[in-house]
Amino acid sequence: MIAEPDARAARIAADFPLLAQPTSRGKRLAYLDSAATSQKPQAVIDSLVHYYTHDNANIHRGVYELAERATDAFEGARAKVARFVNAAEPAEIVWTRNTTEAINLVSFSWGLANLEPGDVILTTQLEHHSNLVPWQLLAAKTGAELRYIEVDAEGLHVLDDLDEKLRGVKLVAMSHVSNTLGTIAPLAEIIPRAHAVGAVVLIDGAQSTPHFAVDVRALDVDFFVASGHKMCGPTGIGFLYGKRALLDAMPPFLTGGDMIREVGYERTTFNELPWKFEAGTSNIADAIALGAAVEYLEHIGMDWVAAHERALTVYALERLQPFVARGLDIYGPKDVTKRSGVISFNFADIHAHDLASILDLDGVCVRAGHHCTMPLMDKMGWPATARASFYLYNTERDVDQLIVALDKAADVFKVA
Ligand code: 7TS
Repeated sequence: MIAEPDARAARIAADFPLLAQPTSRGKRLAYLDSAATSQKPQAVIDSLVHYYTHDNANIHRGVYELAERATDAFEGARAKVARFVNAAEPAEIVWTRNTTEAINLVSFSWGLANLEPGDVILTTQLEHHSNLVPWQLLAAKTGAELRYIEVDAEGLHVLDDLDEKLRGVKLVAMSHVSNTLGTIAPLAEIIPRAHAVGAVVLIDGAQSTPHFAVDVRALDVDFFVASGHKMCGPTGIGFLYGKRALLDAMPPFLTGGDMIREVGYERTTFNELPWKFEAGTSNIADAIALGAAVEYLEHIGMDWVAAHERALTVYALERLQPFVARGLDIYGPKDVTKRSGVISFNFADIHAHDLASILDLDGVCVRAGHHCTMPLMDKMGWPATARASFYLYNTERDVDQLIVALDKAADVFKVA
């Protein structure tokens, strides 16, 4: 008999129709790439179909019943996301396409208005390109300096020299959880110290929000960003949380319809929060479906999701252990309390892409490559890694399937 909590995960998997679909080779699917994007529960798929079947109209302008219904559902979804991350009010949630766009919004709007030559942006060596390239460009435009919190060989943040690193810092922009190594950042230590030097803090929550309870007020972050598609929601929708005082003071990013109050031929005044940052017709259906996704996650319980992923990670690390003698390198923090459900690895001298292709023959989906963290790969001296990542619907059976497929890969590539 399967032990709890695995049995619950197996029941949860039944909510995700795609997971029941065998591969073209007739293999059971073991989807271990949720760090790239999650699968969608039926409730989210139903939300999209329901919206287009019953409620579709443009928002914030119609006076007829249908348009009011669309507007209510859209703004209702914003309130659900605000509740999910414990924002003080829905107006502090701005819809974006994804994490990347939310970071660019802050970079262009807050960054260009607030940074001067000599100011410092502090980030880390773990960042996804989305939380790196915008700051490189902002630094080049403003004359600010980009500085890095270093990580050690396990991918843990080195904080010994944090006071020195924080000197002159106006913005700290860092990920909550690393998408490549799973490292959970010690934010409770970093954020108060960043605030003590007067810095604003942006946290990239793309890999945390889907996996454990996030409380933006308890963290005391200034900006927090995430993507809907990694948290059971659709692609094309994400959000920026910002403290009201900061968002209020920021100039608009994109301009045009819906974000204005009064437009004349000579001058324009802007709408209130959050609409000041939502130019043009919004991604209405996907925002509403993201609302359905967070309701689904709340119903399951984020503490359960976190505990399940931790248990599965421990199980996977145990099952992988015998391969270490055969040349398997497992990366990331050794202390499982400091890592999420992401396991990056390389096996003997098999290239990660070849390994991923062989695993795919057995229905096992893992990502291979640099995971959009090229500077980190360079620093660690890895050309690429294979990465298995877990979510609420994964079970020990998925891990077992990975183990069997790895064994086969060892045969194919004649690993001792
Ligand atoms: N930040 C982190 C920490 C991420 O993991 C990702 C996507 C992003 C930002 C960008 O998110 P987007 O929705 O704007 O694209 N990470 C991954 C990944 O690990 N594999 O595919 C996408």
